[in-house]
Amino acid sequence: MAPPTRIETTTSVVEVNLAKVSKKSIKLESQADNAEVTFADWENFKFAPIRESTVSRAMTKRYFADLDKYTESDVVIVGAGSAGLSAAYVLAKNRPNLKIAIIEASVSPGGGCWLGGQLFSAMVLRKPAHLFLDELEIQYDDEGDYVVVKHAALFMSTLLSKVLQFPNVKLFNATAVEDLITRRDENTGELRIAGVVTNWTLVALNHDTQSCMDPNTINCNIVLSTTGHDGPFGAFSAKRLEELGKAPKDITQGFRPQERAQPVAASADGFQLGGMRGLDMNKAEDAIVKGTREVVPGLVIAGMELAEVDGSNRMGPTFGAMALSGVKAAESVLNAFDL
Ligand code: 48N
Repeated sequence: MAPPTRIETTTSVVEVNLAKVSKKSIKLESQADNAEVTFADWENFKFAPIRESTVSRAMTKRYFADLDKYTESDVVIVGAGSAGLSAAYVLAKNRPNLKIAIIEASVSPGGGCWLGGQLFSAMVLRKPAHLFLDELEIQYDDEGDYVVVKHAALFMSTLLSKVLQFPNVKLFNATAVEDLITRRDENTGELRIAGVVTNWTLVALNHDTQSCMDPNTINCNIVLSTTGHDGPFGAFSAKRLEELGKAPKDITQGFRPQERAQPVAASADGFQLGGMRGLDMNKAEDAIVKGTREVVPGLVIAGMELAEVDGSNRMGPTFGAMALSGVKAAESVLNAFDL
């Protein structure tokens, strides 16, 4: 008879006696030694013991160590939707030395990319965005000029899992960016973005119900804002720039020559949102990818938030521009860093 499988924890040893295995028992691959683990004896099953405070310490120790580490980040990405996470993937993979903090207001990251459109599952990406799927090793149906991923959640969960595995990335979800840290260059008067102001999202949603609940801050060299089109939280940085009214009168000021903006309506006293226009897939996707850029020094805007800045069309239920806007945003971040 095969000897029992031993599962050793710090405080106990669980012996699984294969002899008692019922024919329906599920075999799990054990990473440790490629043995098969079968929980044969559910009657006597027992977890290793733990004290509740140990769980609390395991969580809080790590969270606050991360908060300490990322309070000075190289890059802050606001919004963990398809554009933000695509940029995070490209940046983290190409610059393992960069500290990248992703701030996501929702408890569940992923933005609008869990379904293809009108609650349908399948997700369309127009070529050449399929090259990004190849990079992520995501299966798709090739339909000629476009490809179809069988479920948008397959794309988003794969992208999310790969981003979260990078050692130089930290996702702070359920955390909202409430403001931008700004610096005015004494000589040029140029506005520079130098970080973000954050708060727990549930706090950000309840400022009117309590006395002052001040925020936290993260300093960084560059902010990439991908907060989606206008909505309760959307287009955050674009709207903040407009409220600041302090963005360069000509939005093209402060651009690096290679990243001159498209003409944007700049009101007499500063920056004016372009406002997203009607749906036109062909115009929208090219404009979003080509327009992804450093909008003001220290702030790159990508994804659907950019449609609010430039007044470009929306594209509806196709996601190639989100992925490749993220890829281009990563390049814009590296250009801004001169890295
Ligand atoms: O998915 P979204 O909304 O944004 P994108 O630009 O990554 O992708 C947009 C895409 O899903 C579409 O809208 C498609 C292509 N449809 C187009 C069309 O024509 O309708 O992700 C933005 C993320 C969300 O998860 C928000 O919760 C988050 O940003 N967010 C914030 N996180 C932190 N602080 C904030 N202030 C904030 N605002 C939004």
